[in-house]
Amino acid sequence: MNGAEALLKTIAAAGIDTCFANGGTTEMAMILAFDSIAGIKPMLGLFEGVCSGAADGYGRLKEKPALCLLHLGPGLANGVANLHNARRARTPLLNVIGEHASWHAKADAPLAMDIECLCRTFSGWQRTVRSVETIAQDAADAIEAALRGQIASLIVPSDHQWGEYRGEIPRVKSPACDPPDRQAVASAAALLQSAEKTALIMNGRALRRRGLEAAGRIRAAVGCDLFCINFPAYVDRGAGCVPVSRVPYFPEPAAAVLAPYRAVLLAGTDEPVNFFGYEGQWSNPIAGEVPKLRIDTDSQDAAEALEALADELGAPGGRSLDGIVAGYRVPDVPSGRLTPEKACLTLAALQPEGAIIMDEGLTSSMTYFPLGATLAPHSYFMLTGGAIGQGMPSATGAAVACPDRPVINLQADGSAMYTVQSLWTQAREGMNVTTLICSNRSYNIINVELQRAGFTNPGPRALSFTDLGNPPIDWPSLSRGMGVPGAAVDTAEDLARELRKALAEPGPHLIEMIL
Ligand SMILES: Cc1ncc(C[n+]2csc(CCOP(=O)(O)OP(=O)(O)O)c2C)c(N)n1
Ligand SMILES: [Mg+2]
Repeated sequence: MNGAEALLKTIAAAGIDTCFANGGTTEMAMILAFDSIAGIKPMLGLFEGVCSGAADGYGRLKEKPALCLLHLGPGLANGVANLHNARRARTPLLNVIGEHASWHAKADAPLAMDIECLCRTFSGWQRTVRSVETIAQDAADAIEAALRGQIASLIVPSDHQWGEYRGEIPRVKSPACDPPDRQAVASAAALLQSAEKTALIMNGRALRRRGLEAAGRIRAAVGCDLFCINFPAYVDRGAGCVPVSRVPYFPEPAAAVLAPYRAVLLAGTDEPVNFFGYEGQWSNPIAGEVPKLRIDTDSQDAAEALEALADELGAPGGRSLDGIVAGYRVPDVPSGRLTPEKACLTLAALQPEGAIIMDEGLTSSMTYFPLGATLAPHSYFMLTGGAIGQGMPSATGAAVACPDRPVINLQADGSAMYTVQSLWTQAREGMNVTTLICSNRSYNIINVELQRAGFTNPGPRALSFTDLGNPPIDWPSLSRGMGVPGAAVDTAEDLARELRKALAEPGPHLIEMIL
């Protein structure tokens, strides 16, 4: 067995079943090893941002890592934006990067780059394999690190992949979370009982069913209001779930929504941060003097911490949650010319139970999230790190993680063009992904930001930085060119018809919503 086979055997033995890859010569031994090592399905992405974004989507839905296999520094660099998003989401992700043969490093060959330096920007754990003898244990250590909810990057020189491996295949230990901190839980209970009006702001496992239920118990006991941060990694939503409001995107509405609270409790997240530092403004939407307390750390399980807090408060579950969990209410399909609001309403009206909604709709999907609270139960996830081009790849990864569930990607047009190659992977694998392109033919958010900054009349050159209308992107043709049936609609009725059709037929579809 060579080093590459030992590496893959270790990964397969740890239960990792999917590899999103774009390899080259330095990964040749690993690519060949896929033929002899069963258990890991390789999926080709035609750009590294597709691979890293897909591994993020897979990890968020499955709460276990996929393997992302990339080629040297340049391949990794192409994947970094979505690795950054995955880091922000605290996605478990195993990132393996092929490297030149160790003896070739000093020659400074054309593709050579400082891979370790790149990895430092997004990895929670990283290592370069130094010998074929350690390759399997290095992989096992990487997987254990990834299982802690972070990116583990393993850089593997090609000579160690080809070398003969004589050792055992190590077993990977599943790391346990630290238990909740009794002291933090008691302080949180005291804060909730003493302050008049409190907000509980959440991310991470706090926003999965178990965490939300504990948050609902806490709300039932002390009446605090429940929020998620503006860019939650994943939220369980719909009727029967405990609903949360989202902290708004822009600093002024975020500050206004949070102003009434005399104390803020945090679970699975630190204090919310404004997306940008605007001149003359502040970095955080919550005033400095308001007491803030985080009940967990990154090495604890936020849901467990919330359960401990609910127990500390003597908060019962069961019927006490009746008035707190969301009821079932679905809007009607609207009619007439499509607007962003009507597009969101149409999706809300038609999305099936169990749907996975990937939201990178940016300015077009702003009205979607509140609608989700009362729909049939579903999964919601979105762009976490602000590096656009995440939606299509991570919808692809989600479809691999949950092949029996429909994935709907509410997708802004400008962001879509960063990683549009995802459609080809969706077609190749026959994935049940429906992409709804929010075709406003602009980088609209930048126009909004210009207006907010007081530039109400930008000149034609400034506007040329944000206009996507000349030429307009022909989405149905682009989609069909990669093997995904495509249609364009400009009324709510036509959108409803095409969406019903897309959801009823197996395989991927794309609908351009001309807004
Ligand atoms: C990787 C990356 N490049 C550039 C940007 C800057 N940026 C933020 S939003 C945006 C355009 C978004 O346009 P679109 O996806 O069409 O959404 P819309 O604003 O029209 O709703 C750009 C270029 C970014 N956030 N991330
Ligand atoms: Mg746009």
